[in-house]
Amino acid sequence: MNIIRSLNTKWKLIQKERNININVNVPSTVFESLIENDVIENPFYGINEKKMKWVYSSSWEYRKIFSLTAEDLEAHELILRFNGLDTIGKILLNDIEIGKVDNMHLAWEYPLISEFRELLKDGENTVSILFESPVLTAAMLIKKYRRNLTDMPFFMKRASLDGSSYLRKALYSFGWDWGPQLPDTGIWRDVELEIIHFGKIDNLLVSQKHTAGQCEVTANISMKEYIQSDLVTGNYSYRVCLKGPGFSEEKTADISDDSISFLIIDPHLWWTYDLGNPELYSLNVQLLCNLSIVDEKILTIGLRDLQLIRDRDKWGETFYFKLNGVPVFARGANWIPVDSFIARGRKLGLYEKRIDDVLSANMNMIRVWGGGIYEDDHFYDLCDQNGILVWQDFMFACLTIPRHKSFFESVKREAVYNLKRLRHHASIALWVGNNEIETAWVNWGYSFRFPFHRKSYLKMFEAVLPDLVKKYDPERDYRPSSPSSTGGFKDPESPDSGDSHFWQVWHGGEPFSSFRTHYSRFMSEFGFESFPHMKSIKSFSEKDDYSFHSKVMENHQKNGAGNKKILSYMNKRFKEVNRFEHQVILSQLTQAEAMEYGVDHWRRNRNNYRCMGALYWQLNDCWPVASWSSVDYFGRWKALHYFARRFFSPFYCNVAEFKDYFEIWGVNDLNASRTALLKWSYVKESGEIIDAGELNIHINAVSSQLLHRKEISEIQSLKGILFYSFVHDGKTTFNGMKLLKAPRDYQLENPLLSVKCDSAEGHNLVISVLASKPAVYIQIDSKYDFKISDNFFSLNSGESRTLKIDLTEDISDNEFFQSLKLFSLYDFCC
Ligand code: BMA
Repeated sequence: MNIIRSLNTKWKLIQKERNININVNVPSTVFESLIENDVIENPFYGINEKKMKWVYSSSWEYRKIFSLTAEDLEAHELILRFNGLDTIGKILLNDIEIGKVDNMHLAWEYPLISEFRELLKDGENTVSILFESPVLTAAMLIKKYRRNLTDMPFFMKRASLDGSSYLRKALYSFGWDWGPQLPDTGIWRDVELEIIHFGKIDNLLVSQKHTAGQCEVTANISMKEYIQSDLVTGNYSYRVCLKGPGFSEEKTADISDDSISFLIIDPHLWWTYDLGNPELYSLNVQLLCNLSIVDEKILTIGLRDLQLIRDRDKWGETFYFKLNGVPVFARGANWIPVDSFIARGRKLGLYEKRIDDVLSANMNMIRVWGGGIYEDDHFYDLCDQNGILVWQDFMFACLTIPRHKSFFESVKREAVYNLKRLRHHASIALWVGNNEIETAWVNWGYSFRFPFHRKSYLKMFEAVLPDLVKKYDPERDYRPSSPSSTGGFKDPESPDSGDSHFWQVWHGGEPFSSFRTHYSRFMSEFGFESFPHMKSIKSFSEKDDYSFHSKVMENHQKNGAGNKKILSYMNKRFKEVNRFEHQVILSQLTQAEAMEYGVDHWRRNRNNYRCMGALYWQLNDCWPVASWSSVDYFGRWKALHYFARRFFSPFYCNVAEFKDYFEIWGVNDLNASRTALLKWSYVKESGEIIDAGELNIHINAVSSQLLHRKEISEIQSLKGILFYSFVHDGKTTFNGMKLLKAPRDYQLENPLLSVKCDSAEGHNLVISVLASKPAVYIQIDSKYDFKISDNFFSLNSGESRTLKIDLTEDISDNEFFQSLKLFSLYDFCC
């Protein structure tokens, strides 16, 4: 049987001129190892980022000794495989060059027996990688092709190092409008040696055909034989087994039968977690030679019929995903790499943590944005297991791409590699060519700046990539760009067809109300910035830096004039405050209100598929920074993430205010109709009731509905606080609050908040918070880190809320309870 031997341990990381020689295990990268070995200070601290130029301007060597036995050398093939090298370098075997690498987005393989047998030794062998500086390589390529393709767009001008577009390396690492300029180098995924006897399963494509109550699963298999032609060819066959809930079947076939099918009656389908269970099946394919197993591949698959529906309608063309016949409103956010140093992030468990955050916020889709990486297998496994859909960009964002042939060839190899690696994942919904390059041609002046690159754009995104998707992942849809309407540079920002990015709020400086003027078929980006949690700010700054415009705070803000913008929006919504700590919280509340305003509007408009998705920019951060994220680099939730948990509830209630009236809406994203008792209470700051009511409501499956409308003339005041809830079987299933005016217009009274501990067990606490007067945006905080079931919520007079807390630090319940601090808007702004 073929064996895979890990070559991950006992490497040396060497930089001769600086006398650096460190023992490392891989996957790891230069920055990670230099930090760990105290060669450099933490690049995330203060303005240390600016001192790191030498690291990414240097060459680095990774070197390892590995042993081969006489028996290994008799194998039919030995494949040396690097699953991820970042990025430009040479591979040496026993100090002789065996290849060059220049693309971090694919695996590099070297067949040692057939191509480099004379270099191999019985006993110790050395493998080394000589990495070149990514920025010096980029500079060289700018010179060679006489064009700096990074000289746009406007919001990236200050953020990104030059020339990144020439390299197949994660673009964000050169700096982005939320990311530091820390282009890393290293062995960022596993290294292995595959020892092959006879043959290997070369290609495995699984297809599914769904008809009423059944699913036909077909495994299309091909093998590669490694025996030299003068030897006797083996007698090969396949054994394929499909197992899943209530199903297990094994089939054998001759290798001439390259497709093997299974018919599953009443299959257990894969659903997003909100619509059902994400059921999974396991497909095990064995290659047998003379009846013994020589190779095996196991894929975890989900049986689901998932389509992107683009039907003509009265507005233009729909854009939504239909999962097993159910139209899905996509609720979610955009995903960026989990760390500036990806291998480190993986070890810190950031994939599990961020996916947990996605689930906790009731999201059912995440978009893997094109300026990062094709994520780890583990990421897609987690999405498969947890029933989360993935919108997958190819790795291109904002920048014009080069035209030369070798670039195109490299991208083709990268695309084929990733399509084959990822296509079996149930979670992947769509492939998209790039982020915002089509719109850059139409709206950012690229047509004038890069007239000679227009054709190559069309070739890459409207010919090469869709053809490869058709060939290697034929059941999945492809769109050329995000946003895009019909492609071909035709109105990429159209609100009537395709997906849209809406940036008039934030980049355009328009008020939140602009969200309501924009109807989109699928809103794949819109966002608003805020500061991270104060504890996260403390990780990179000192007291003296605590001001929006200090050197350090400005370095931890990569969007030109971003901090000024936060302040200006914030001061329009909230009364001005002077304490930096309070400003940080208000920045988060401004962001949360902004995103809620947009999401509520698009969710209300889901009927007739008018709008079928709201993915805000952005879920996470790769370092501690003021950005559009809802979860900061250390995993601390901003106010937005708690708001998102509410505004992405599948069965949801929200309020729209107008000049003369307000409306209460219900949204039901679930596949069955729902009933509830809607209760509302419209009160003054003192708690005095202006209006209140109850209504039995029924909302059809997958729809939104106007539940109640109140004319202001009937209630005299638009300056009230509206509390509303859904109650089902005596239990409150949803709670919401809406200020019909900007918070700064209110004279809130002291809500006299109190808290008590209901129970404490191990690291879990249950507490209740009680308000005597209306309490707006209650924040529960502590000097310790913790997880809490809700935060930044509001309470009506005399109302209490029970909350569950998980302690994430090792302290006693009592100590934690004593450390709790409660604030509400009254404490900052009144
Ligand atoms: C979008 C994204 C990113 C960017 C963000 C904020 O357009 O695609 O490129 O970081 O806006 O400006």
